[in-house]
Order: sequence, then structure tokens, then C-alpha cells
Amino acid sequence: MLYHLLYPLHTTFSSFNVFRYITFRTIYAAITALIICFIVGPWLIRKLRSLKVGQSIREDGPQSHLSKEGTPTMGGILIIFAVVISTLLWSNLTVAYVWLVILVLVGYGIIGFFDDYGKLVSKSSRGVPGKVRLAGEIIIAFFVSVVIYVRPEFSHMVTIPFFKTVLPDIGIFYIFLTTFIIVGAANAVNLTDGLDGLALGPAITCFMTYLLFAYFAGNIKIAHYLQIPFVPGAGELTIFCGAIVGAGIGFLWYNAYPAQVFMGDVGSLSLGGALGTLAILTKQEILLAIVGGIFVLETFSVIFQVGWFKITKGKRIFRMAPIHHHFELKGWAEPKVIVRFWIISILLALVAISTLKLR
Ligand code: 57M
Repeated sequence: MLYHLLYPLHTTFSSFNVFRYITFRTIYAAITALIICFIVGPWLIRKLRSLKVGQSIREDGPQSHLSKEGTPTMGGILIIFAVVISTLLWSNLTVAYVWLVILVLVGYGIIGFFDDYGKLVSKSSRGVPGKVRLAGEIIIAFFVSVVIYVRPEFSHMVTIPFFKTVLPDIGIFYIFLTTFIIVGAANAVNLTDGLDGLALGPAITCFMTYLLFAYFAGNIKIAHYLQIPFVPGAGELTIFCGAIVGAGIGFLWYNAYPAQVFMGDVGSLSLGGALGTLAILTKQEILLAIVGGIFVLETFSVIFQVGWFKITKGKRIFRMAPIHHHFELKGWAEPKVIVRFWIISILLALVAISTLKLR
């Protein structure tokens, strides 16, 4: 809105020209979201406490988690609020992609909200039945995928990291691939969100990476120079990425060990869904598996553990899945697991960025 209100005034006040620049608006989108989190955060935590929106801790998990019983949850509401307000303030709202990614963020947030609410009411780890939740996620992802698919300027070729000439055009299957990416990313972030700040750290590095890719993909000169697909309008997603990085850091202030609040499914599903959507809209679909490698690792640890458990009727590969519990049970202190996973996610982000040149 600031863009629409203030930029036209540049003819009278030349300094208002600055509102044209994506870089300027991205920085202020991040700052706005961060400040919203700082201002609203303490109030929200008090409110969640007074409403008794506390986490129930599973007794079959690591014993160290039992002391977290009653920690306020559903803090992801703050992340969504800060991102939406900041994006509405700083981005060009005539670009459809901005609305699509907001739709996924809010839509997945609503699904997560009902899931958290169900867990709260039942005072257990059972929220919305798994199949109902998955159906809701698929409906939103499928709708967004179809809207993206039918846009005339959007290519159905898939970008394969490290291979600049391999760009398979998968036609109608693109809809299914993108639906899978959005749903998969949402659930992978959700599984990772099991230690203080564990999901937020890699999420922030992922959004920072896609911030760069959105900027590059939306600029015809840079896109051609780097030989990546040019996506008209993707530049505006840089501002969304800035807002989400700001909100993520702002929320991490409270979610860092020892956490004063958890983001809940409302936060993890919305962050993951938005991340998957950004990977698609910047035409770096497969790159998500590299930059979000921590989320992939966590997901596969669950798939292998559950699979092996069923095949062998009770044997385990890890002490407990997802894999962060394995390291906790091996005796690593919680902050050590968290920070080491963050370090790996930074490394993965650097590898992902290097694909711009290594191809
Ligand atoms: C949710 N949620 C946390 C919090 C957060 C298929 C199966 C492996 C699924 C998996 C599962 O349910 N994963 C998804 C993970 C929970 O956190 C809440 O959930 C939100 C995110 N969805 O925002 O509201 C707990 O995580 C801890 N936490 C923190 N700090 C944070 O900032 O410490 C979360 C955020 C919180 C808190 O303790 O209560 C969760 O883990 O429940 N299931 C599991 O992860 C379970 N694994 C399991 O059963 N593994 C089995 C195999 C055979 C399937 C095995 O390895 O033996 C474990 N979950 C827990 N305890 N809590 C089992 C033990």
C-alpha cells in the first residue's frame, strides 16, 4: 500500500522515487515484520498464557521435553500477521504471485490453526484427523498449482540444479509436481519443528536463499546473465521473502532456547507451504531439496524409521524419529542439536546459491 500511495508522489518529491526499488522495499518489509514481532510478541505470549493455549507434551518422547509442558503454542499466528501486514505495506499488489503466496501462507495457517485447536481441546497430540488435514492441504496446493499453470507467461519446464541445458517440459504433470512440492514442504517443516528454533533457523536460510532467487528471476538482465528462467513479476516476491525473514527472526527472539512460545502447526504448515510456493514461482522447484535439505533429512528419517519399524515388526534405525530426537537421546544438549542443524542449513544454502555458477 505504501508503494501504491507514495511512489506516485515521486513526480512532486523526487526522494519518493526510492519506493520503486525492490531492494529498498525488501529491507523495510523485513524491518517492519521484525518490529511487529517485537511489539506484539510479548502481548501475544501473555494472551496465549491467559487463554491457557499450552502445549501438551507426549510422554513417550525424550524426558527432557516434559518440562516444556504448558509452553504457549500457536505463536505462528504472529508470524502470519507480521508477514501479511508487511507484504501488504511494501509490495506491488497488482502482481498476482504476491496474492498466491499469501493465499498459501494464510490457507495453511488456517488448517494448522484448527489442528492446534483440536490438540488443545483434546489435551493430546491428536488434532484434525490426518486424512482431513492432508485433504485440505492438497485442495489449496492443487488450486494454486492450476492458477500458476494456466498463466500464459509461466513455463512448465522444470529447472534441474547444476544442469543449465536440462529443462524438461512436463506439461500437465507440472500441476501434480507443484502440488506435491507445496504439500511436501509444509509437512517437512512441520516434522522438523520439534526443538526450540530448530525449524525456524533452516526456514530463515531457505527464505533468504529464495529472496535472492526471486530478485534474480524477476530481473530480465540478471536472469539472462545467470542463465536462469526469467519470471516476470517474481521480483515482487523478494519483498514477501524479506517480510518472512524479518518475521522469522522476530519470532525466533521468543522461540530460541529455552522457548517462551512454540509456533504450532499454524506456523510450521504456513511457513512450509509458503516455502514450497516460492520454490515454484521462482522456477527453482528442485533446488528446494538442496536448500531445504534439513527438512528433507528429517522427513526421510521418519519414512525410514516407520518403514523399518513395520517391516521388522518393532526394530528401529534411529533411537527415535524424527532424527533430532535421535541426537537428543544420544546425549547431545538441545541447543547443540539446534545450532548444528542451523550450521548445516547455512552450508546447504551456500551450495544452493553456488548452482547459479556451477552448471
Ligand atoms: C509434530 N511436533 C512436536 C509445537 C510445534 C509420524 C511421526 C514421526 C510424526 C511425528 C510428529 O507428530 N511430528 C509433527 C512435531 C511438538 O511440537 C508442537 O508441534 C508444532 C509443530 N507441528 O510448534 O506446537 C513437540 O516438539 C517440541 N518442540 C520444542 N520446541 C519448539 O520450538 O521443543 C516444538 C517446538 C512439543 C515440544 O516437545 O511438544 C512433537 O514432536 O510432537 N511424531 C513424532 O515426532 C514422534 N515420533 C515418533 O513417534 N517416532 C517413532 C516412530 C517409529 C514413528 C519412533 O521413532 O519410535 C515423537 N514426538 C514426540 N515425542 N513429541 C515421539 C516422542
